[in-house]
Amino acid sequence: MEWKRLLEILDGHKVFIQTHNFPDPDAIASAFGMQKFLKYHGIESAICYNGNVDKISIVKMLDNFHIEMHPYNELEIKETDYVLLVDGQKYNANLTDIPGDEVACIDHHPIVKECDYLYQDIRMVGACASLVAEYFCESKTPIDENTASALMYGIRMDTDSFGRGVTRLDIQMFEYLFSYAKVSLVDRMVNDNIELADLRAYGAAIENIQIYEKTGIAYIPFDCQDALVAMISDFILKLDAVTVSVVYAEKDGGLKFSVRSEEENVHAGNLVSCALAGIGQGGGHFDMAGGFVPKESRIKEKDVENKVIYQRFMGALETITT
Ligand SMILES: [Mn+2]
Repeated sequence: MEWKRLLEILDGHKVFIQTHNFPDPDAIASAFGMQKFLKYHGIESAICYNGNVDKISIVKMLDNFHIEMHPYNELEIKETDYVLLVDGQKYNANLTDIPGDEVACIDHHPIVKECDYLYQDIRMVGACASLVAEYFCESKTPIDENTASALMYGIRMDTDSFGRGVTRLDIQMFEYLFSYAKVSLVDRMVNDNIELADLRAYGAAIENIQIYEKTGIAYIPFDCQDALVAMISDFILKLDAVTVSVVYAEKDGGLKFSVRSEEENVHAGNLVSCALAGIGQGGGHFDMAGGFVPKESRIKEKDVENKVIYQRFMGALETITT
């Protein structure tokens, strides 16, 4: 990480910080942290995204930490403006190509396609917020309570409170943030993560879960936000009989997938990418991944489609583990 070089690159430009679409707490915390970091060093920026942020936990996060972010199409972004990507990468399916030049990227996802950013800091850690916290820590930039709390919340959410994908840096940055954050508020936010309306989706997943050996597959037959599908996939993985979970739901006429793995020889990103090859796309980390099948590739009959999805994942499991 070369924080001075990042500042040199962005200095004198109009800067937009972009998160992946339908940003989650880690993406928002990372964007907010970088905005505060840049501001302290004299660089103004605006945070932008695509997709909605209407989940109550996200609304509360923006409210509690006084975070301002905008749908990208409500901002005036010129082709020559600079874009700093956080918690996502150029050419990812879940990151819209907005006007502006993607000159920098800070992320913790595997690289799917190499890009010629002027600055890139892509490291495999539990949360992107840990990388961002390190910018403050390393440069001795003062951090305020809201920023520290937001980053701590991002780390806890993306690591499922230190139960998933944790690295030493996540722990070190949690320790660093501990002195500055409002820990009790973060605790409360983490524990209040499920909304009453979410229960309908949990119910649907519980009702139609199929378990084959140690893989649990569940379909939610109505539109669900990405974040909720991910939460339900985490939930299914908590079953003792399940070490790989695949949850998929309707989304804009297509199907949205969330995959989790705690199986040593099953890479969740490879699994979803292999299972959806030819009908959609997917990818991600070893332990968590996502995917999408567009409307055009769908099969009309629900029963047949569910069977096909099931078979594709079973086939993919065999392919990637042998
Ligand atoms: Mn993340």
